Amino acid sequence: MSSLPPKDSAGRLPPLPENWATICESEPLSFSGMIQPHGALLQVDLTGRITHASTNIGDLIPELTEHFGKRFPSDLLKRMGTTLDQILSSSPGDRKESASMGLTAGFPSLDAVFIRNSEGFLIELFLSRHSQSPLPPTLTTPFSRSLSPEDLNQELVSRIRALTGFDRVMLYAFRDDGDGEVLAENRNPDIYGTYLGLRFPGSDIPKIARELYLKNPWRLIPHAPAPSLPIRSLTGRPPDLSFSDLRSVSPVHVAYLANMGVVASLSFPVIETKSLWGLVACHSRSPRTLGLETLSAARSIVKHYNMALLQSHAEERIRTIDSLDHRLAPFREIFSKTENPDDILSVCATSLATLFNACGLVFFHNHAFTSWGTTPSLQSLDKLHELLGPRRSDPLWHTVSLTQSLPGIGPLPVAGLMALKLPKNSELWIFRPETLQEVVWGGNPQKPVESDASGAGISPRQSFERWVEKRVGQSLPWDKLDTLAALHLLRSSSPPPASPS
Ligand code: BLA
Repeated sequence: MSSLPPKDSAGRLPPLPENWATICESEPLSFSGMIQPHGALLQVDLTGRITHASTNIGDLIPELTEHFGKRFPSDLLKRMGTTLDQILSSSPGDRKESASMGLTAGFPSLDAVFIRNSEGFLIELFLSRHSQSPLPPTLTTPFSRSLSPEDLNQELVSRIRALTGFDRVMLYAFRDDGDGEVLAENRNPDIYGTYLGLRFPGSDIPKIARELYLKNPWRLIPHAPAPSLPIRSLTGRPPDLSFSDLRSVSPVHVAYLANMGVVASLSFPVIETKSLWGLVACHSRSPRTLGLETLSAARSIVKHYNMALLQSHAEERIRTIDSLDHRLAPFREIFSKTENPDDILSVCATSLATLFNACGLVFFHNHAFTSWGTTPSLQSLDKLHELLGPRRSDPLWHTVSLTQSLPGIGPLPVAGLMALKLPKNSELWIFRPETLQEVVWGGNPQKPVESDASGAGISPRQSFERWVEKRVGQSLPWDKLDTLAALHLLRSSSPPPASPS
C-alpha cells in the first residue's frame, strides 16, 4: 500500500527540514481552493450571488451551470426547502441539512447542507444514499447510565461500527501533553491489526486540523487517493472552507492514511468544555461513503456518548473533591494552628506522600529546609532553590525529570517534583522516585515525519508498527488529579478570608 518517499539521484533522502512542525501547522487547510470529488460545492455571497462553484456543479444540478456569478435562483432555494433570508438570518457556523431532495426531473435525489459563513453561505451537495435497512432504534438511544467508563467507550465504538460499516472504529483521546491514545476499538480482525492502547504523537493531528473539529460535526474522507476538484472563483480568492466537509484533504494526511492502509476515513469530535477531548476515528480499507441520514445518526450516537462522558467526568470530579476535602482535613487543621514545618510534617507527611505517590517531601520555611522521606541532599536542595527561582512566581510547577528540566542540578535520588508556593514565602516540594515506564506507540514517536524530495519536504512516517519506548530517569507523570489535589492543598494552606466586620 505504502510507497517509499522519493530519493535524490544518489539515492539519498534530503535532510528533514528543521521546521517541519511549523510546516504542518501552517498549511492553509481551509483555503485549499479544492474539494473532494464525492460532492459539489457553492459559495453564495450576502447578496445571494454565486461567487464560487466546484467544477462539477452541473453534474448534480444542471440548471446551476449557467448561474456562476449570478444570483442563486430563489425558486430552486424554495424547492430545497429554504430561502435566502432564512439562511442569512442565522449565525456563522449554523447548518441546515436536507436529505433526499428530488430537484431535477430525471436526476437522482440529492442531500444538501447549507452552512452560514462570514461571506454568506456554503451549499454542499451530495447524491443521496439511502441506508439499506431501517436504523435499529437501539443504536441511537442514550447510553445506559450504569455502564462503567470502559464499557461506555466500548459500546460507543461498537455502535458506530454497526451503523457505519467501517472496518475499524476507534475512540482516540488526547492527553494533556497533546499526544493521544486509542482507548477503545472495534474492528474487523481479518482486515486490520489492533491499535488499542497505542499512543500517537500530537503532531499526527496538527492544531490547525484539530481546530476544524470544533466547527464541524464530522470529517468524511470517502476515498483519500481520489484527485481533488478545483473550485471556480469570481473573486480571485479561494472560498473559506472552514465549515465545509467537502474541503480537499491535506496531501500529508493522504500519505499518512495510505501508510496506515486506510482508503476511507470518517471521524467525529468529542468535546469537553469547548476543547477537543478526543475523536471517534473510523477506517476502511476500501472506498466508503455514507448518506446524510447515516452520518447524522452517527453524530447523535457520538453526542449521547459525549453527554455520558461529561456526566461521568462531573461525577468523578465531585467524588475526587469530596475525597480531597476529607484527606486534606488534617493538613488544613494543622496549618491553621502552626507554621512549624516539623509539626506539620509529623502530622501530614505520610498522608501527603500517599496522596501524591511521593517518596519524599521538603518544607522550605524561614530560609530553612525540613525534609521527610527520600529527598535530595541539603546541597542539592540549595541548588534546586536557586534554579527554581525564576519559576517560583507560579503557585504550582512540576516536572517528571528534574535533571532534564533543570540542567546543572546534578544527580539526584529522586526524579519528579511538584513545587507548591505556600503563603508567607514557604514552599512545599513533593518528590517522586524514578519509575521505569514502557510507552507503546504506533510507530517511532521520535521520527513522526520523514523527509521527502517533493513539495513541503516532509512525509509522515511509513510504519505504524508497535514501537516500545522505555522511559528512564522519569517519575510517573503528574496528571489532572494530581494538579487538582495540589490546588486543593494550596487552598487549604491559605488563611481563610477575613470575615467582614
Ligand atoms: C488529520 N490526522 C488527521 C486526522 C486524524 C489524524 C484522525 C483527522 C482526519 C481523519 O479523520 O482522517 C491522525 N488518525 C490519526 C491518528 C490515528 C488515526 C493519530 O486513526 C490513530 C489511531 N499528519 C502527520 C504529520 C502532519 C499531519 C507529520 O502525521 C503534518 C504535516 C497533518 N493530519 C495532518 C493534517 C490533517 C490531519 C494536515 C488534516 C487533514 C484534513 O482534514 O484535510
